[in-house]
Amino acid sequence: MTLPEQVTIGFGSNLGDSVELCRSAVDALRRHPEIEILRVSSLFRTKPVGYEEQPWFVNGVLLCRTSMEPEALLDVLQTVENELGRKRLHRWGPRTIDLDILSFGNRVIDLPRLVVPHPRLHERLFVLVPLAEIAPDWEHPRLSATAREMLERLASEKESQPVQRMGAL
Ligand code: A4P
Ligand code: MG
Repeated sequence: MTLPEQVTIGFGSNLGDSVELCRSAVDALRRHPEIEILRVSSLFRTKPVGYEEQPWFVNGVLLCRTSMEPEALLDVLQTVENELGRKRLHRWGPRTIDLDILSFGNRVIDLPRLVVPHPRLHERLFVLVPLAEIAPDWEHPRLSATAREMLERLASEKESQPVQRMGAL
């Protein structure tokens, strides 16, 4: 058994009742005996990044503590995605719920099925806005920048990546 580490998880949905799906995903993680949820960000309505011909997303980020190993946590997230009816239509396309490990302590992981920190988090306001709300001082181990600093660096994207605060989960 390893010492617990602080982990951030991003969640997003743009199919079905997205707010309810985000709530169900967070509740499912809250019920897991090896996950302790410490903080949950506000929910945000966000314009799709990447493939744009799809509905806007609801996005948020949570901070938790776990003594699970990263791949075991990924298994848990994928089980929750499947239970909530996630169908993989195509990459970056619409989904009922997407759960991504954004950070795992200060670890750098490069496995075929798991890359941490999430390789695109520093380019995405739909991640950085909620992340900076709950963990502004978390430092990216590859980029040596905090969440707050990465958010400031993306200020020029505010028009092209709208992120609208909806309220608490
Ligand atoms: N995988 C690798 N690293 C991770 C990680 N850190 N956390 C692997 C979770 N999974 C990770 O993911 C594909 C594979 O990534 C998994 O099998 C896992 O082993 P997926 O969830 O099946 O597919 P995906 O999410 O469509 O692909 P991907 O590459 O994760 O997409 P992204 O980069 O997450 O982008 N716009 C807005 N506004 N809001 C969004 O939430 N999301 C995406 C998805 C695009 N545009 C968006 C949003
Ligand atoms: Mg994903």
